[in-house]
Amino acid sequence: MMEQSFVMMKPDVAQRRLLGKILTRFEEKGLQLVAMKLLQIDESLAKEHYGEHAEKPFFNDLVSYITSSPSLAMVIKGDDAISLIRKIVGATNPKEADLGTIRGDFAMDMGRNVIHASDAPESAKREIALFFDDDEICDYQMVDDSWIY
Ligand code: RTP
Ligand code: MG
Repeated sequence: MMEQSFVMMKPDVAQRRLLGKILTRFEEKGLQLVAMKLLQIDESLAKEHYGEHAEKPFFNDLVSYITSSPSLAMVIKGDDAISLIRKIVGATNPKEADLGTIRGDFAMDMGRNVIHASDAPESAKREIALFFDDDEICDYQMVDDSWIY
């Protein structure tokens, strides 16, 4: 099923100049970028985005990390994109993430795990609406996807 997922490169990625390299992984797989925005996330947006973790002991550190420097917010589209992107991203703890995944290859620490991706269709819908207006999403057709699908 065609899906859109919300994906966000966290502040360490721009700081390490890895934005292009990580974006390439999604494009090479056959996924399609339909929206993108580099933004400095403020405290209220960070708290809303990660609201499900408000009671967790790591919440304050997570909000500080996400607001520490600009992040790259994206909407990425493709067949079964939500679960597929979670697979490409890898486990939350980069030390446990398989090599070949983004976190497995580019991160060492849970608190600097480089990327966020929606974990279910409901969270994708909520997160896309939190970061993008409808008219900022370019839901264009690829000229020819027959070699991918
Ligand atoms: P994300 O939401 O960022 O894509 O990460 P995720 O689904 O893989 O993991 P989640 O459970 O949603 O946690 C959100 C972020 O909180 C930090 N975290 N720290 N025990 C800890 O210290 C801990 N657990 C989670 C991570 O930065 C994680 O990405
Ligand atoms: Mg999560």
